[in-house]
Amino acid sequence: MKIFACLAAATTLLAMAAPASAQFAKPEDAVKYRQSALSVMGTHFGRLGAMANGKVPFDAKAAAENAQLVAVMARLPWAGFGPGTDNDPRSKARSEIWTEQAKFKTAGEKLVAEADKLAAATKTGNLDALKTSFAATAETCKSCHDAFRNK
Ligand code: ASC
Repeated sequence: MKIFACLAAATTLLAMAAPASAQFAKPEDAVKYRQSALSVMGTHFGRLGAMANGKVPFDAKAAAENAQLVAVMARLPWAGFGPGTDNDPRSKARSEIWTEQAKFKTAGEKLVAEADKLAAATKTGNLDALKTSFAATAETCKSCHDAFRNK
């Protein structure tokens, strides 16, 4: 299956998969899920960063594949921040996630929007487009971490 068809199918499945809080047997499962999703996303985002920063040679096909994966993964973590998942000792999540839910939701949506732009940018095969969109996406990571993640 082509990666774009795969993304479309994944998006449809995600839209069907609600409500989030009913999806995990235990709070720790939700924590593990969101951390795993963020970790996989970080791995693929990091590969794009290496290209954007000139640490590895630009490979347009690899960039597009990594960006598609970032766009899919960006949609996943949020379901793992449901009620009762706010006091896991292994989590760096700040209580503001649950006390400022609208702000947190907006931050997640910003990431998804930028990740979609990043995926579109990499389709052009243009390194400058990757650099610009990578920076914009990284800024959404950073601002959300600054507001909602403990050091
Ligand atoms: C990454 C990664 C993050 C973000 C963040 C951007 O590659 O793993 O968490 O970028 O560092 O500021």
